[in-house]
Amino acid sequence: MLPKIPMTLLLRFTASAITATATFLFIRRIRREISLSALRRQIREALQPLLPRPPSILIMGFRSQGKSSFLNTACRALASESDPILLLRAETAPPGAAPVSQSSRIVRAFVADPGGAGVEPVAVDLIDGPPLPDAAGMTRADVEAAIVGTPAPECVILVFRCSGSLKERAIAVKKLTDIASVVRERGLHVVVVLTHKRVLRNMKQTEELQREVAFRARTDCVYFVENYTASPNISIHHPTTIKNDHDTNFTALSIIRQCVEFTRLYRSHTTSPKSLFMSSALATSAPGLNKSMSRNIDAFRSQDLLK
Ligand SMILES: Nc1nc2c(ncn2[C@@H]2O[C@H](COP(=O)(O)OP(=O)(O)OP(=O)(O)O)[C@@H](O)[C@H]2O)c(=O)[nH]1
Ligand SMILES: [Mg+2]
Repeated sequence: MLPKIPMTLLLRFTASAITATATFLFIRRIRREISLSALRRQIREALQPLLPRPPSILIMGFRSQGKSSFLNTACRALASESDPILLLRAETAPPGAAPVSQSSRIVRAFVADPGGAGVEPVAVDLIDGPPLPDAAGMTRADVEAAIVGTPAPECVILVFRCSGSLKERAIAVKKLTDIASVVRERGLHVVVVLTHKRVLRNMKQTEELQREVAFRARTDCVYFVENYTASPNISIHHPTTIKNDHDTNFTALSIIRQCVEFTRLYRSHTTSPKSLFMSSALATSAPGLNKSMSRNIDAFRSQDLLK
């Protein structure tokens, strides 16, 4: 027979268990906030040498992959927004619906700062690119057009959905090589973002997809993210209640930090006199080869960045 436990002892035990759990959750929340603040600080520091012009980051990809949603996620993470009301910077369309827009849209995303006198606000420009044509019929010229049709980007985020039919995904994954090589020919770096992360059921599936995408796009910068889910009735006039988790915010900030680093690299290459000389020499000797690079330099010149 079990000994009889006094009621007071039982109550004390329950109270201590609740206190321990609450303390653990509180410490975890603080640690998570500290890690996000640290990432934002690193982004602010990385942006300082790029002032006064924010990096232009193009978000590109096929239709309905989560481009606009990722833009909203990134803005939210950068601005440290935790309100349940979602501020939509870019409108999203439910899967299967017509795209919201066929033209690109630039959104300036400010990085939250701890405040204090003399702290200059810093930002990144996120370009929500129009969707690429269907993967099966897409050509390199389509990718060129998608890049040229936007303000000169300095880094490219390629958004790709984990969900959807396996056949469509296989065709799209094969096209990553073409997309990434066109982007690189312009001297730009590419970061791949795989949305709808929750559809992947286990670690093995995740690793296999990551390996294949990294191989096809020839980059190690492959991130998985779960953006918010919009209901089919989402409207910019009636914001939805939403809550991004810590992982989503952390991944979004890590991606932006990576893009800022790539922009620094890009600017240091495109603005150094030696690289300018080399690229103009290349453009003269092999115009087809380096046409895109010289177009980027022209874009910089027109913005008075090359003195
Ligand atoms: N579950 C889930 N849904 C997502 C995610 N990202 C986007 N969505 C949903 O997928 C749909 C399409 O997302 P969009 O952000 O509009 O995709 P897009 O690539 O901008 O689409 P187009 O501009 O039309 O090419 C919307 O209903 C989003 O709510 C994600 O990571 N997880
Ligand atoms: Mg969109």
